[in-house]
Amino acid sequence: GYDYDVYHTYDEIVQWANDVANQYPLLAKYEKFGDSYEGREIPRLTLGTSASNPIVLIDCGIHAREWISPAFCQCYVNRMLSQYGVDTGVTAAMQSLTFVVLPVLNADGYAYSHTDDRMWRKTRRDNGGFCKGVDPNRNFDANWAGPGSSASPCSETYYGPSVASEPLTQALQNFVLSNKGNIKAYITFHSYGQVFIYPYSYAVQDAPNKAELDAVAANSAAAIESVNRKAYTYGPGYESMYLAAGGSDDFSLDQGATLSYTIELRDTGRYGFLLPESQIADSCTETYEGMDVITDYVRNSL
Ligand code: 0X9
Ligand code: ZN
Repeated sequence: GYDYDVYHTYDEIVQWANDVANQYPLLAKYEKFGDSYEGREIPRLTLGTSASNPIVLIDCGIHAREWISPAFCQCYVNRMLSQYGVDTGVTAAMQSLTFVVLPVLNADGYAYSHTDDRMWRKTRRDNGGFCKGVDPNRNFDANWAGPGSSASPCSETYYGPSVASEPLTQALQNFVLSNKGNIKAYITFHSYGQVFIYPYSYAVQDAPNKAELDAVAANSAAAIESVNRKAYTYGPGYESMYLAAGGSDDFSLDQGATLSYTIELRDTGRYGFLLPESQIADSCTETYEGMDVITDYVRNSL
């Protein structure tokens, strides 16, 4: 079978996504989410027993070099499909929620990080000069071009030539807008740092439901820590991380996603973006527990 304990290429992930949808036709559907700047298909998997259930939106790989993120999306999908009818919690979640999973959102950047530059972060847009790429997590319509983002195409945090200039940004924004009111949680996986970040990052400003965001993050972080004693911190972005406008988490919250989190996965800096493959399995197992806290909370609030 598929090896979930190694880092896969973009092509392998697309093949895998098609394969799991074919293997579990009653529980999973494969669709193209959009096309990347360089013309790659951005894959999307929709999991659950009824497409009309409320949505938990999960994306991975918005930043190219954060390889543990797409690896997590893959093991999580496998877990939700293979444990359906086996694990009572997974079964109940799959019967009451729709999981929309974008396993490798920044397709071009991810491919480039395999072929040319392991430390690539951005998209691959041609900015007209020597420096390519836009930081997709500075490109969203959330105080776009605000603090913590750069006007320079050579910067790792370049916000882009216009708001939502990147096809992946447009695709995600359109999905969020067209499912307004139905997205109960948005979770975007990054690395590294072991941090739960919730809005806002675009200003020193608190979310209307800060208490709820903080409580669910605290419980989720505690659940993760209980598995392998990996400590996760949590807090509003402006405090737990840094001011950084134009992010997908702030956009999704402002467009009505009740819960919105950026989860920075392992580690805290020893290996950083180069997290060894030997840590994928444990990272997945512990993060399942954190996800279950979030999805249980969503189900209990329906
Ligand atoms: O800077 C980022 O985009 C994220 N950290 S990373 O090291 N993975 O690049 C944090 C994003 C937090 N949310 C927002 N800034 N909106
Ligand atoms: Zn990131």
